[in-house]
Amino acid sequence: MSDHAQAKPGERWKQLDVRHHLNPFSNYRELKKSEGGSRIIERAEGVRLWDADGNEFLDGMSGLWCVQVGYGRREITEAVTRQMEQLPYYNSFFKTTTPPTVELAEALARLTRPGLDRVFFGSSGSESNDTVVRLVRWYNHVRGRPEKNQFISRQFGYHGSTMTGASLGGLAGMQTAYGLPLPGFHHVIPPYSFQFANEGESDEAFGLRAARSLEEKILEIGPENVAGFVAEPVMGAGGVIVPPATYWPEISRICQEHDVLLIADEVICGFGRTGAWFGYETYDFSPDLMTLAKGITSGYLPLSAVMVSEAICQTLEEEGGEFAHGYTYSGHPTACAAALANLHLLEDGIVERCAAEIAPHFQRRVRTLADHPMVGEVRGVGMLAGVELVRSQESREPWDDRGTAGGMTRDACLRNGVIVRAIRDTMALAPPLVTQTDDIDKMVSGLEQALDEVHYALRA
Ligand code: PXG
Repeated sequence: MSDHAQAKPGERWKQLDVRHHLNPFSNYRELKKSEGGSRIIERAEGVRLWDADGNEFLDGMSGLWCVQVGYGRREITEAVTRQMEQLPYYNSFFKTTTPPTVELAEALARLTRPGLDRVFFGSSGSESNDTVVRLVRWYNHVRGRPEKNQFISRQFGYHGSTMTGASLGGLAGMQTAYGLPLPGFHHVIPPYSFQFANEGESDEAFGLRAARSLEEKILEIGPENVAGFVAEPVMGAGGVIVPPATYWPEISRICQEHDVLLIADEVICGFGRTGAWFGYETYDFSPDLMTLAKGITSGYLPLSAVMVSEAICQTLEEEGGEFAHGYTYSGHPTACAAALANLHLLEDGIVERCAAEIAPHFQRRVRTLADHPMVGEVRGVGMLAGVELVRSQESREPWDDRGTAGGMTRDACLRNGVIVRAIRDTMALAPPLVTQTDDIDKMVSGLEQALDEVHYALRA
């Protein structure tokens, strides 16, 4: 028998991963060098994961901010099986569609604000943000405003990895080497007071200033050229950036005043994550379009959606010809069946109970970390939290070597059996909406213990 065949299955998968798999957002040289290779996650139940080496983890990140209802939900797997047996796939092109597709469209129209009654489906958040740009450009073309085609979004925003998603995004590492952003994409400052507020500037004053950077940009480009502003209600992958209370009302005013469409990227915030069904409810604004993905199926199958306002649809209906856009898997019946079963669970008390009991407990518990000498700020809302690490708590000085303390803390958490995300030096937590309070306590204690270990290691 060859060495290859004798290896334990976990070892074999790690070898195959290094040899044949290009993992997303990975440094391939480091991956090859790293001791033990990738973690092979093999099994999950509830809020727990097991790797092929037999280690157990509490999933403090809901996969990638998406597994709202936890793992192993029979209601979803059975609905998917039934749909697979009846009609695994058919498309929604050329005046055709399938029952789960339209049932889901109706459910989304019911759950979102009145006036957001039409849905365009895709398979990922990136695809949905691409759809927004194409649909809004088409809309402005149809109504005789083809020059109104520029988009504004924010530094530190994350809107996906396609060329459009990465152009809307505001992460330099995703743009510089790739010839991005594409022409017609502009960025303003995020409502990130910890890093962007001036000395002595109140949160309220900073929130207004951050919002007004949008107005300045609109005036610089010319309102007649600006189609839309795309933003996450709370910024997720950019570092769990929670806006000051003054931010969203001012953004709404600016978009209305300059006839700029307000587009909420609810890919992370949607489906209960912020303690309401959608982030726009938590911050009380009224988007013209919104993108949804992740929690729409709790990650069980790939699916995304763009909700489009009636006003836009009316113009497309009356004045537009064919909207030449769509994906093979737009409205995929099996993915839609997974979403319907997932929404049923969320509506059957999960979102409500999370908002009333679990999220408040999570926010209280995670805020106890604010006293730790490594912590500069704890911020969060609903089932989202960011713990920003600093070199000095008194001066709130960041680490010179950005990301090192964060990476060390993430690795120490993993050794303690808790999965969190390190975004530069912010530790991100986004547990499943069904996490029980004792598991929340374990996640936060695991992070606290990791902070103690890293604090000691960095002082030594
Ligand atoms: N919008 C937002 C707000 C997102 O968070 C996307 C769009 C793109 O979705 P797709 O399905 O195309 O990936 C996202 C995705 C991370 C991480 O490390 C975050 C995302 C994806 C992968 C990793 O925090 N968010």
